[in-house]
Amino acid sequence: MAIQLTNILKLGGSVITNKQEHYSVRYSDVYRIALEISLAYNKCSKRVVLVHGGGSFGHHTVATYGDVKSSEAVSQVVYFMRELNMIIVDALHAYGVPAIPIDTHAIFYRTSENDLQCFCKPLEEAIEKSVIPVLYGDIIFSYRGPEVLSGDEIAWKLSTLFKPCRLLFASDVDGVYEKPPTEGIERKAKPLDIVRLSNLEAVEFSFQGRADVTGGMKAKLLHGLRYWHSGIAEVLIFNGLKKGLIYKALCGKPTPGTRVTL
Ligand code: IP8
Repeated sequence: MAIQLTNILKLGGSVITNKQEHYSVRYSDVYRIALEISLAYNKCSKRVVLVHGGGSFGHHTVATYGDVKSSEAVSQVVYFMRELNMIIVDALHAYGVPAIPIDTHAIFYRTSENDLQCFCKPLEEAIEKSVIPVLYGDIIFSYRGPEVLSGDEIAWKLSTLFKPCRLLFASDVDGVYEKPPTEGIERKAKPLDIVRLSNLEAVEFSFQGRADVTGGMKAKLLHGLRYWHSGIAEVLIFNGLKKGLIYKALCGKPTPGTRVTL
């Protein structure tokens, strides 16, 4: 039997939460997205892994403590991220999607700068059974103590395990821009069709949204350089706030956004 394509969809924190307001969920977007995932699940894609970002749950809590070295910071960040995770899983259940929460801190451990370990066998089994695991950016333990692991790095890391795969980053912008999208005559600036990881110097990152504790758009692409492999079928950064695009991306239909290549 041919190996089936797995979709790894990262929902950016600013797509599911209001970043400016602490612990504030964008409920109507969360439920619209859950519906789109449900439609895609039923029509074209049963092999899906979801990962979501921290938004105003994770990043705000980390900012409150300044770092995540203390036991209190660790427990609070994990607490709020699990709460957000359950909101996402509940929305998926409301549309009949067989989603299960997976605690990132329980299956990942970083043994050195370049070695992020994952006990991912349960994920493989879940995907084989058409169950959708839902992971999240979180605190993990590492050789240098507790640290934040971004949903972006989780998505790239998982791509090395589930091959072939399509990596979909649903963001709150249309893609990666060469010029600022909202200033003066550049108002009409369009996102790049393609961004090459081998030529990231060509991209000006200072205006690509606010970088948060996990580094924003630049970090997203730099992880790609580290984790790139031949089993990647497609990498797309697109706007998850625009109705219908998550469904289209999951079903492999033409979706506006920036494609990432080596
Ligand atoms: O929003 C960060 O995940 P990201 C998660 O995907 C925390 O970068 C805990 C801040």
